[in-house]
Amino acid sequence: MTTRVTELLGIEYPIIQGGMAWVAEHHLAAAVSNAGGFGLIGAASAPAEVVREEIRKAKELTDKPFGVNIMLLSPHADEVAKVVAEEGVKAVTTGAGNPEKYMELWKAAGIKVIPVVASVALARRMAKYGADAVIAEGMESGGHIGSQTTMTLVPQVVDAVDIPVIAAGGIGDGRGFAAAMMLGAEAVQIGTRFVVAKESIVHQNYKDRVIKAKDIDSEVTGTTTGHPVRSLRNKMTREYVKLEKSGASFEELEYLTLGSLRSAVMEGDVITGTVMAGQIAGLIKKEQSCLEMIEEIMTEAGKLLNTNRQVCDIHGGKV
Ligand code: FMN
Repeated sequence: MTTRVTELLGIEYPIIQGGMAWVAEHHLAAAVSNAGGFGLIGAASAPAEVVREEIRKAKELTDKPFGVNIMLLSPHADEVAKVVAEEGVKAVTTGAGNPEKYMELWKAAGIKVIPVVASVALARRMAKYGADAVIAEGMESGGHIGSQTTMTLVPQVVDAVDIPVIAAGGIGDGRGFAAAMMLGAEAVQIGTRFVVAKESIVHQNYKDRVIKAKDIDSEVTGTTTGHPVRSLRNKMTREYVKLEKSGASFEELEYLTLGSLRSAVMEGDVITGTVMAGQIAGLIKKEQSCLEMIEEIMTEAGKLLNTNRQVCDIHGGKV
């Protein structure tokens, strides 16, 4: 399938794997890129040299294009921005801020810049500053979220900017992919489903929790601090919400989640750790390779989009 995003990134399928903190390391990113999608290394708060090492390891596993997700609030953001330019990845996706100050550096290095946005206003601003595309991420997503749903945000962003829009949040299969295309997106970004990929280094307890999750199993913490995060309900989220209701300070709340994503991902602590995952977790039933996931999504979406075209033809383009 060809869209402006497949052309921009030099990939076969318009499927991007979200740059997930702790989860999206070189094995996962390379596996997604080898399967024809676009893999991302999640730099999160990692020091620049760790990110450099991750990029080099991914290059050993794939000769296909891949990128890095940079959390702009990271204390290492400036150095990481330089490292990606030096190592020369295909694209950078950015979250938690405005990447404007790095644009010149990245553009000079031939790197495509794709910010994650949760509003039309931010999408417009990013387009004005020279972004090559934007990822419109709805609040169904796992991890840090905005307040708009994917269904409402994507078409409004599509209408507001001329650059390609990538839909993220709540997409887990070919139906979600096809729906995103109908909303005007030219690619999708998937996080939660790739957490359970065979190539994902995430602890088995975490994968099992995602696979067993029901539709209503995710919870949003941090609404009172202005940094809402979606993860699967457990002892930690229950305590967090209780503390928020009692008016606890930002510091108290921070203390509860310090290192908690790392302990869930690396040590399998799914009780007091943060099991970040989106509302689509209820749809995810098994571990598969990245290739199996991408082929399944594309085959299902292909049939749906083709049927839609046939229906359109029957009705002379008027459905
Ligand atoms: N997005 C970022 O931009 N930076 C991150 O560090 C980040 N960490 C995440 C960690 C986890 C475990 C998950 C599930 C998501 C994370 N995200 C992050 C969001 C994903 O990149 C992606 O946009 C999102 O998962 C898409 O929605 P979905 O979970 O419904 O597929």
